[in-house]
Amino acid sequence: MKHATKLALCTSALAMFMTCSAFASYQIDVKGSGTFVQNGDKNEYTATYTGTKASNNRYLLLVVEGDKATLDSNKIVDIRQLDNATGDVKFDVKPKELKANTKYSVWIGADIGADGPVELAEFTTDDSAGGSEGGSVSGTAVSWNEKTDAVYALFSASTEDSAIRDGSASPAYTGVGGSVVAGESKGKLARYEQSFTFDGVEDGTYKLAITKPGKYVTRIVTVQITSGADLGKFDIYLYGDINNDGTPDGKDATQILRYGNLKGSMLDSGDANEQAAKLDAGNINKDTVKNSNKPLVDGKDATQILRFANLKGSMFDKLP
Ligand SMILES: [Ca+2]
Ligand SMILES: [Ca+2]
Repeated sequence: MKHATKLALCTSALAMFMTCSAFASYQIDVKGSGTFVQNGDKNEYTATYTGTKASNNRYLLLVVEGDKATLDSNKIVDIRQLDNATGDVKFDVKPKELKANTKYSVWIGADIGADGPVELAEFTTDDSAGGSEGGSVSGTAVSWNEKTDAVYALFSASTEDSAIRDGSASPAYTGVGGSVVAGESKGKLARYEQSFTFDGVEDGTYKLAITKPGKYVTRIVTVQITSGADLGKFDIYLYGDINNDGTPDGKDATQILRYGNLKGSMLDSGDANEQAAKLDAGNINKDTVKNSNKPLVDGKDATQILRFANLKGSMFDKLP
């Protein structure tokens, strides 16, 4: 059974995340041939399957976040294998910590006919799930104005950057911005720093997204979250401001043209996170390299920057 082979690899990793904390009980909609029952007020369940039998008596139970069983390991919250089943198939289910207000589906997999795997049940958690188990993390965003208008969010690590930018992805956690203080100035211009915190975050890998009005590029950084961690300082780039001096102008356009001509350019400097931020900053018209999601930064963007610097109408006018 192909699914079982792949999914079995996740079992040992998931076992480390098991928790035994108390949870409210949820309305469970049993859809398949069997029962799925929560054991008291706990994050423990018993699954019983009474449908078509597998010829080899081997079954796999899967509890996944969302509607459909997928092999995305980030969506699996419990996985169990049962060999040599006789009579009814019975699993003790203890998922890792469930997120609040989230739909989960329960699937039974086996060679049980053309339909398998079959959905056994679904349930949706309420406000009482998750939360108290996680810790707090903090960080600092650096920008060119002292407004407290930045929005901080953590997304699952598998979320596409494009889905974060266009608003179609839902964050796993939303952060809170603190007060803004004067930062280290750069050239003639002052910079400002705003601290931010996230509470109740389960340890793991996430994408941090910092969005700020005023023609700033959404900064997206992959971060490792452990309780109490300081994620560090993140420069929020203005659109067009490749050299991050606070002003999109001819110097930035020059860096784009050098990049396009494969000469040394600031777009190639810094670590991978900084390079990604600068590419996003340079891509004024938001197009992409053919057959990829990579931002296409070229002469068209340089032209827009020069028009903006010369107070002519440009694509900057449409940026938030
Ligand atoms: Ca600049
Ligand atoms: Ca472009």
